[in-house]
Amino acid sequence: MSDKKLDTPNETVGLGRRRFINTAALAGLTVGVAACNDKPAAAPAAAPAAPAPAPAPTAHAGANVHLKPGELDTYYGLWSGGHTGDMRVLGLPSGRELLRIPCFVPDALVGWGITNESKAVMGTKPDGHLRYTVGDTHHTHASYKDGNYDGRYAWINDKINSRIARIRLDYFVCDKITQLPNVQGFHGIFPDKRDPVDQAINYTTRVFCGGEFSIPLPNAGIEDSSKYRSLFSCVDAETMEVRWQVLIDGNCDLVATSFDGKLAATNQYNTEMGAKYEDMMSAERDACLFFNIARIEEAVKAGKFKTIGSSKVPVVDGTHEANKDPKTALTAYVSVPKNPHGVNASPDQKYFICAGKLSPTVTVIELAKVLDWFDGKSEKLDDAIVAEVEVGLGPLHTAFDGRGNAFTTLFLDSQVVKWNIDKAIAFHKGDKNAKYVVDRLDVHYQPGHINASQSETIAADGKYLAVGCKFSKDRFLPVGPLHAENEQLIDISGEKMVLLADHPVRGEPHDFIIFKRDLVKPKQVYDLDHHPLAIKDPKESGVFRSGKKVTVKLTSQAPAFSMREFKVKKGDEVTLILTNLDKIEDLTHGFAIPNYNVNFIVNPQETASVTFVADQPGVFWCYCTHFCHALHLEMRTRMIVEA
Ligand code: CUK
Ligand code: CUA
Ligand code: CA
Repeated sequence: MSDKKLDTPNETVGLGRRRFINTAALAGLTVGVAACNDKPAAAPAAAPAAPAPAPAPTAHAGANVHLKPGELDTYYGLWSGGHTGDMRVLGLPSGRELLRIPCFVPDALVGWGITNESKAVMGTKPDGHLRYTVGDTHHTHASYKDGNYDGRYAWINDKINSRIARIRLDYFVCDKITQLPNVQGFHGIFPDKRDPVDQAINYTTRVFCGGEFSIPLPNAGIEDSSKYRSLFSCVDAETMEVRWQVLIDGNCDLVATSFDGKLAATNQYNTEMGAKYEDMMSAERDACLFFNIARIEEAVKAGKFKTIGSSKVPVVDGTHEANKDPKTALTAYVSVPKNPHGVNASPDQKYFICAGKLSPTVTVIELAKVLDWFDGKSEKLDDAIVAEVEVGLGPLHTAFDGRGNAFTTLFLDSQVVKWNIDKAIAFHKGDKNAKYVVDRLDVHYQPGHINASQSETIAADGKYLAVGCKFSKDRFLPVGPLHAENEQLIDISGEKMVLLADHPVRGEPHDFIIFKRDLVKPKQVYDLDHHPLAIKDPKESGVFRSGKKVTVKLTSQAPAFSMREFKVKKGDEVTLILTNLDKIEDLTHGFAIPNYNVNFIVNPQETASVTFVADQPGVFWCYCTHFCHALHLEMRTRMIVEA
């Protein structure tokens, strides 16, 4: 294959028993996707070995997704919102959407990007306007304790502006956003699965972040793309500060962490460091890049780092050149086939699975053997690869049932393949009778992310599997050129996968996690003490002037605001503080000011504030935007702006 031009023949290129996908085959995929119901054109050329299964039955006695009215779901799902820049919260198995948590993008319900509190989290320019109003969330993961979710936090990435947001799971709100320095295309994200083993290093949970696009470091407009590099970043879960970064060769994509806190890894599809896709897919193999976390932290402690540009974050050297000696290496580049996508940790804590994407294979990497290499106990890093087996075309992401089986999405085949990890290892070792493919299920269509209930935890329970299908084609009523994506729910409690439900969803969610409902204990009411400006008594209400700066203090209690009117002067800089003194859960009030671009809510016992210049004289009926009471429409106050 090495001497074969990738963009010439309209065929997949054979290499031993493996078949890789070339540029022309990818072009064929586009045709396949466009034609309703067609299988991708690339599929017949390199059909997977296992036979197609009988069509799955549509109903299953064991799992009913249609909950009766009033019945509660048994699982939470945290879904990336995609282009809407927020996090979605679902109940499962019903698939009902319960909440959208705004983080990267303004939201007119909550007043996200409008209140001073949310603007402080989002970040503003010196003129007080938001620095960013677009986002692109892909990956969401929650905090762990001892290998299972602990209900403290979730994190989500913004690929566009390389931001990581933290969600507090006690209130289901975003409370911090950090922008990674010198990173473009921040993609994969994964936290520690338990607090670090090395107690000498006083870290709490860390969140690891993969930088996908290589750029000049520092970014000073260099055209020669061979000089661009990517960084792998570590963020402290508590302070949300970037603790350190690793300079690498190639790029980062998805991220996985081991259950013992010793290793993190990212799959690399651009080890070629190409600037064009033809270059990015020119090599037969790329890598799954491992990070020796303890050594990196020792190097940082020992001062063996540099900084880049104006950033103060320590950057250690993880490039090939600097890491040839395993005994001191910070990184290890494990060779995996062509443009891999997705790296996932098996719940038995032993393996990382790297999916092939342009290779029809999955690679199983044994973590103990990677550690052996770092410890000098194993000479060949390749020995850590304990299986590299064919599963079908376009493998992207993998989930687990906790019973030794893995479920991998096959983007090109529009299937989920269930395969057994031990049998795949046996097959790789030479037992050609080991039937590692257990089942295949058609999904609709072109699946990307996949996740099972509790999948990447020690409590993987093998009940539900959700699949994010990138194309819905004919599954829903047509609504113009943009089709909903199709999130499908699958019962994986039996040997065979059973398709349970289709859910249309606005593009493009990418990743998600599913966990048992009793792992989080959300609070129902805020605490007045959470906000230093809380107005605890309606008698504290009023208009307080200091020159041109005016503070308006207001409380809400259904069906009235504490002041029925208030006066300011044209040109005043007004800060309005509103505390909701209602104490009952769900008794939320809204506050909108016509013509002033103000709309936000205050939940029970919550305080929020807005600042604006009263530049238009007149009468403005500030009204409650959240239905709270029979007199909700009457719940108003007058802002009088005197000329
Ligand atoms: S990437 Cu979207 S399907 Cu951003 Cu996780 Cu693989
Ligand atoms: Cu208060 Cu509606
Ligand atoms: Ca490549």
